[in-house]
Amino acid sequence: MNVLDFPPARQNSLCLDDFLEKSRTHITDRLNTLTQFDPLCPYASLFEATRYSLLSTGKRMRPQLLLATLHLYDMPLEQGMDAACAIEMIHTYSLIHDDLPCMDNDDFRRGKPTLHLAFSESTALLAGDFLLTYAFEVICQSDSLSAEQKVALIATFSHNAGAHGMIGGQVIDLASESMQISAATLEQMHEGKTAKLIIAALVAGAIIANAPTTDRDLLTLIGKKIGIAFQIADDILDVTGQFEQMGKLAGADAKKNKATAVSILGLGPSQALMKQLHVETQQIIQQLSRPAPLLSALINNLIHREH
Ligand code: GRG
Repeated sequence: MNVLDFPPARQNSLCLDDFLEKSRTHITDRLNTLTQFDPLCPYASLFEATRYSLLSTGKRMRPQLLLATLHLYDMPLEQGMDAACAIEMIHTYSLIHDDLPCMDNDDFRRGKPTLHLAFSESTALLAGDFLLTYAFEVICQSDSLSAEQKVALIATFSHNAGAHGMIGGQVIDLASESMQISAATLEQMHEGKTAKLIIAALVAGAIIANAPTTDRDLLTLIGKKIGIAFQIADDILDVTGQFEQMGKLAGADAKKNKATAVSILGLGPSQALMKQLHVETQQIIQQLSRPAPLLSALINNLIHREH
């Protein structure tokens, strides 16, 4: 049995832990294969640096959301593996660049020193550049996607990672340090820097499964709500979490006077908003054209995370 074979969505006998473990292993194995290199090549250090970040202990949440969306439509999960790896590459690039001294200047990520500390600032910049461009190359070279699907995936990923998505959100984030921003600006920042890539993962699954347009729209809404809830959970963990769980130092946001859900709304209201977004998400999931037990369980797990 293929490691990615799971019971079809209409059978309710799936096990979330099984999916999380098998898919994480399978995604990391594929990322490993996709970044194999010749140690004698003059730019071998680029691959070493890239693999230091990419093959470390990420949760692989965005690829898992893509695969869980395919599962909803009874699609072979293997068909989405290249797109799943591509979105993890885009995510990892954003983490590497976000940690740089000119951005958040963080020392730890995924339980290890950040890439610019372990290698060098210029190498970290180039590793991020490589991951972003290589993500699109991986989609273009995929054997499991049609030409139309490749174009749609490239359009979705580039738009959601771009100025009206993740990069725009990051600009608001940097501009909001030490500022008292409104709840509306906070939401716009969370939607851009976190939710847009989560939306891209769900919509990518819908593209590969040729899902109905109504489902694509619902998945976009689900992505927005869980993305914002996920970021609020991240902001809360920065106050309440531990290094051992998170793989990065707690208290970093407050130290940098970051505008976060906790600093703008307060801890209690942030927790209440997260719960409300979770309930709304579960209601929208019920409106999809098919039962979505795996996606639903995965989302519950993400929102109630400890790291
Ligand atoms: C384009 C430079 C540039 C930055 C993009 C948002 C962002 C902007 C960079 C990443 C930093 C950050 C705090 C993102 C918010 C989303 C978030 C909580 C990321 C962490 O994602 P996880 O928890 O991480 O999925 P792992 O390590 O498990 O993959």
